[in-house]
Amino acid sequence: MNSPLTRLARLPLAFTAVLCASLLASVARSDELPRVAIFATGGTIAGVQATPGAAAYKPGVLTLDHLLSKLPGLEKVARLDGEQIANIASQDITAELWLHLARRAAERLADPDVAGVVITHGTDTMEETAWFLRLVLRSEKPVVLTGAMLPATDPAADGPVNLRSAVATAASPAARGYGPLLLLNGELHSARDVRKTATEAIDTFQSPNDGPVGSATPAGPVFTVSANSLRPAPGDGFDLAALDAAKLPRVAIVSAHGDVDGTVVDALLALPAERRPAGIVLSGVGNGNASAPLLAALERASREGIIVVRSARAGRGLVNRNMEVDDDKLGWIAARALSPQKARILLVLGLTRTRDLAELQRLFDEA
Ligand code: DAS
Repeated sequence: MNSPLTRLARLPLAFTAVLCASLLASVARSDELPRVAIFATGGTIAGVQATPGAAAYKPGVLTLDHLLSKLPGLEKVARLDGEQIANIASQDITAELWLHLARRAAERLADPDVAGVVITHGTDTMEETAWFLRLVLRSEKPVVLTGAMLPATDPAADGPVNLRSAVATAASPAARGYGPLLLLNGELHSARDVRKTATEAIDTFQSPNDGPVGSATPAGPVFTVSANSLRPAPGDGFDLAALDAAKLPRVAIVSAHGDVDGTVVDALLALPAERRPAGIVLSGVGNGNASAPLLAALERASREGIIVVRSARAGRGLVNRNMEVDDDKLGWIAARALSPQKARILLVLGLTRTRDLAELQRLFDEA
């Protein structure tokens, strides 16, 4: 029986030359493809239902390898390096995981061979992770967070197209300079303004103040906003190497609502010193307001050294200083464009740098 090599040797020389040239060309082409690092953390994109289409599902089950195995042709878009950082529902995200993810992403972004990073993530806290990464990563390269509103086993699963589009965006030089981007439903959002606005709708992610910065499909991104028009990270960002999850200041969010009093704040003040927050973010009604009893409780917290930031539950618009609340008199900070959940993250990191009220307000003004 002739060996394959013997059979190859007998082919006409011209045919062999063409075969080798096309093999070399395909190897060269794959070497020319951009390299994209993908970090998987879990979420609905990796979720499974007991039966396809069932309402109930479990997020954070399937592995990144499994998700990628369902995306034939992706190897023609980029050379992929996958890493399973975690497999959780993102409501369980922690500061430890944020720092680990940020450090791994920073390492891969520093590799000249890496064009960009994709992070698959649950949608519940994706906006917070994007904002945290905005504050601690310094690369111009694309970092694209994506996920899904329907589990991988659902007949209408949106994860596959989101992941294809995220890889194409991370591989695209056009996506440089935007900071971390959040991609779902064909839209690209910058980290500062984007928020999950609906419990189950596919178009849940919106940027109520700024709007999306572009759109994305498996063919790549199209930007409608230039990267240099985006606000830089406040305070020029924070030094990732200096951050220790165990030493990050505690910051709580307290909600205002009708008939609210100061019970929650007073409960925080009654905690033993090591568990008391260093800061409290008010998720206020209107433009960052609260009832007189809650304001009085927050004033007690200030007098005990807790930094108070006023944000708002409204979801759109700014919280500016000295509107209905006299921030100057109370020594409080206005969150400006940041939602309560993002204001909390900025205050946590800001308190690793300063307790000066003017410096802290400047961070929120720059955000
Ligand atoms: N619980 C959600 C989460 O993991 C599921 C999802 O939408 O990704 O954030």
